[in-house]
Amino acid sequence: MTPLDTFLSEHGRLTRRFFLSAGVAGAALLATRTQSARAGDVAPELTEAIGKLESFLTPPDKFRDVSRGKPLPHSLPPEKMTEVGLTRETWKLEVTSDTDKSATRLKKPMTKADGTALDFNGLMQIAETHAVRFAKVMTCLNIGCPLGTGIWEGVPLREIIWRTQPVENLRRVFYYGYHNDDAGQMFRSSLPIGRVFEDPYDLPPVILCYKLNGQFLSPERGGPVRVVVPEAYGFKSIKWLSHIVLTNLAYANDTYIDGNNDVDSPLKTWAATLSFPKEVAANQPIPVTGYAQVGISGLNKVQVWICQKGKEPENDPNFTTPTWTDATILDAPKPGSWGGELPDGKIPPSTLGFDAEGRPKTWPMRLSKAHWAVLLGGLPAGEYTLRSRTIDEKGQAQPMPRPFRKSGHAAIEQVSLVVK
Ligand SMILES: Nc1nc2c(c(=O)[nH]1)N[C@H]1C(S)=C(S)[C@@H](COP(=O)(O)O)O[C@H]1N2
Ligand SMILES: [Mo]
Repeated sequence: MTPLDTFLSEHGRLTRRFFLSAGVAGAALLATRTQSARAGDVAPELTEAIGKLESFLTPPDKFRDVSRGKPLPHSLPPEKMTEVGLTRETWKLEVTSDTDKSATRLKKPMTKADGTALDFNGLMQIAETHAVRFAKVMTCLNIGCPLGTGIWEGVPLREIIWRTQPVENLRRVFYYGYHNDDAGQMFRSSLPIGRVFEDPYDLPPVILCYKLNGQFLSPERGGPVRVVVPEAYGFKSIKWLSHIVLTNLAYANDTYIDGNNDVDSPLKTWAATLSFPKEVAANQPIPVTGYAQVGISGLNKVQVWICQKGKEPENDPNFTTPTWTDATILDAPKPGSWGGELPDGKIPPSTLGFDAEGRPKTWPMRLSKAHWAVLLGGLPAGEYTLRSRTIDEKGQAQPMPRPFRKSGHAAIEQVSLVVK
């Protein structure tokens, strides 16, 4: 067995134990150092909480929607959608360059005017040989909590850019989508061309996305075609894509700059709770579940710390001195139980990071999420604050290494709990 196999099979066993939760051995695994209740009594509570967890993949229509526009482009009547290119039959993409003297030189721009704009059939032809798929959590930099997790399928953006035959003076890609033909409503984003041409650190490519969880992209999710930038927060993944502009300008022109946001910040690693008892009897074990966003630095551990209200250590804003308790990161869903309304319940073939049977090659998977659970020992009556945090693969504890809010949520979550 390779070290990876050992790792995966151990995690498989761990998860099984959660669900079996009968034997003392299993329960001991769930117990924390402060565990006081008898093992047989407590494991089922955690089993129940784990059983109620959200599915790993989000059904496409259950994503939280933060789209801008008045009216929202996906709420337009069907005739209007057809007219403005928001259907697969009428969608067109223009790829041009900006116009000043030192502008990017393109031998073959794609424009509606001369009939060279890319249509959906053209995109599908490229997809026949170039389609890629990967799992990614879609998170709004401003909101923090993920909007949904999906398997996004598309064609690498570079495939389209190379077809325009750029020659020189190309430093960035600007792109935007349908915005009711009102400049004031335009939601735009940008990337350095290097990120589009080459995928650093084994990241998946930046794609023109047309499928989510194996189904054509709905208007709500940005269909017919949106950009998806694997490692980025949601604002880089422009919906209802209509225009790509290649430019020699060196600055980011993202709409999100206007909100004082750090528009070059890739996904961070951080944790939050999904379930815990707000009120619990004294000396009763406390089942806690949650999730972690797995950013570019990966996820090594999730930890929790329960502290009597107001008894936090002084001069320790990131709570680095208390002893935190390790939670168990749950194993990857078994084949067929990923949720998200996948066709036949199956991970689409050749999804990056998955093997031929649809099992993830590594776990937790970067750029997506993981669920975790822990059973905390009983406590005396009082008011408590429960906190959770991640430790990434480099050993960095949340909110480090990038603690500032405007580069994406990373603050340590605190929730209140009363023991009676
Ligand atoms: N055209 C367009 N694309 C857009 C937006 C928008 O308002 N208009 N919102 C962006 C933001 S801020 C986020 S967080 C994601 C949300 O993607 P979702 O609606 O699929 O969850 O879409 C991005 N793409
Ligand atoms: Mo966003």
